[in-house]
Amino acid sequence: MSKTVLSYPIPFIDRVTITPNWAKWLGGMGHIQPLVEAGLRGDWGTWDYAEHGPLPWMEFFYDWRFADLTGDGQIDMMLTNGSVRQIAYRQDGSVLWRYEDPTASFVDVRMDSNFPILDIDGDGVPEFIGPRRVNGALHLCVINARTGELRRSIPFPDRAGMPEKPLGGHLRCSVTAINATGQATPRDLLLFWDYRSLTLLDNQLNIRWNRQLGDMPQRQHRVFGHTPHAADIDGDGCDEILASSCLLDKGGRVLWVAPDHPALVQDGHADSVQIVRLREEGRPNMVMSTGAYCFSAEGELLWGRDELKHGQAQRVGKLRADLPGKQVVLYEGISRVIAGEPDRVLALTNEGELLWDLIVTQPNMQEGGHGFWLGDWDGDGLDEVFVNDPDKVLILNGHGQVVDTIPGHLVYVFDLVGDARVEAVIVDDIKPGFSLKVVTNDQPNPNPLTNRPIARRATTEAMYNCTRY
Ligand SMILES: [Ca+2]
Ligand SMILES: [Ca+2]
Ligand SMILES: [Ca+2]
Ligand SMILES: [Ca+2]
Repeated sequence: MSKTVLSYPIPFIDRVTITPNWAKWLGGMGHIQPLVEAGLRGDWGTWDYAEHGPLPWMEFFYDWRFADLTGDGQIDMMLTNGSVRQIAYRQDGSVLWRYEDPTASFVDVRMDSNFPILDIDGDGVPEFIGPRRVNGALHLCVINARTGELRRSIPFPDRAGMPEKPLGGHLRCSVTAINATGQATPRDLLLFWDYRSLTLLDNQLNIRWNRQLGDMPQRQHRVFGHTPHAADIDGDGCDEILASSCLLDKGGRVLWVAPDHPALVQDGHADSVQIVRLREEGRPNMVMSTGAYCFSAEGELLWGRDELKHGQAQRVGKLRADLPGKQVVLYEGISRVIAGEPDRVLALTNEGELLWDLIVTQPNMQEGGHGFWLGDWDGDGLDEVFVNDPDKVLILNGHGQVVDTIPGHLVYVFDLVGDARVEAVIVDDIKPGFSLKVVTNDQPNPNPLTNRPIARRATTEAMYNCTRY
């Protein structure tokens, strides 16, 4: 059983610029005929909720960041809508500051792009690293996350070369805070355009390097996917960067590119990747959602499942006390590539053995893999699996059994309030008047290791680098 502990009313986005390619793509899904016709003529259109009604994938228009904005040891929340709108809420739901730019557009940068909030310069005040228009041009900005004040900005890196009439997805960007310089805390910023380019910046927004997709060693599969993951793979104190199937060092040199394993060739790319320790000893592994492939730190394929069609997301956690190390959980979003085929959640041991395999139904509201997380819901020290069903969130134990459900639609899972059990971040819908809610387990927690309320919290990497992609 669950109860809502925090609730934030979210202003509904009701008008969005639609590129011709996106309008055509909507046509393929059987939606919004006037926009589709505009797209076929090559015209830009405007989706207007009052006129056109709901649009598929409206979750594209929002993202949310959790961070201690005020410095009181409680985790606050920011609604980030690209360059269009940024609203910072105190934990109690009152507005701390609000920024809106009526001249900004969906096609500046997609409104669900990921931008971190953390203290990037060590002065004790968190920064929001995000997009705004400055003198009419899109800039990457360092913004005081406590006040909304602009501290520093540069023209948005690598924006100029974006396709003139992009498909919606190609406007999505992410900024990840990483440690490329061996600092005590991350001070560097990795900016990524889906499927296109990587740029590393320091905390003063000086560009250190930029790498283009075309520079990568050629493979049959496309070498880029969604948000990259950075962690120290060789133990020198500086992060390496795993961007889809490419591993780069802190200087932007390509260390490795995954060979053309069958699932990579079939699916064409790797959407979700992670540098992560599956065993207690030794170096971390590289895990990717495509083919559930697991590589050693040196790039040797250790295991995988060539038959998978579209690994949308992978997560790693401790699901089972009776198994060594950590387990890998995969969202196989096969319905995205083969209409009518059922999506699945697969749990694997750290040797790649299948533990269980569960059919799930992708909600209409959101691409299924995106609301898919692990976390300790019941306080027993083991992770549960959270995954969206069409009208609720399923919580599965380490044996793949449903142990609880939550109403609404899952966005993120973090430990935000109360004791050390995680909370689920959900939206109750996406329509005028909808809310983002933090939902907690209302059952007693008998485990003394996790049941003490945490008085003071800090923004964690899970919060500032979270991504649905
Ligand atoms: Ca700061
Ligand atoms: Ca390293
Ligand atoms: Ca648990
Ligand atoms: Ca908690």
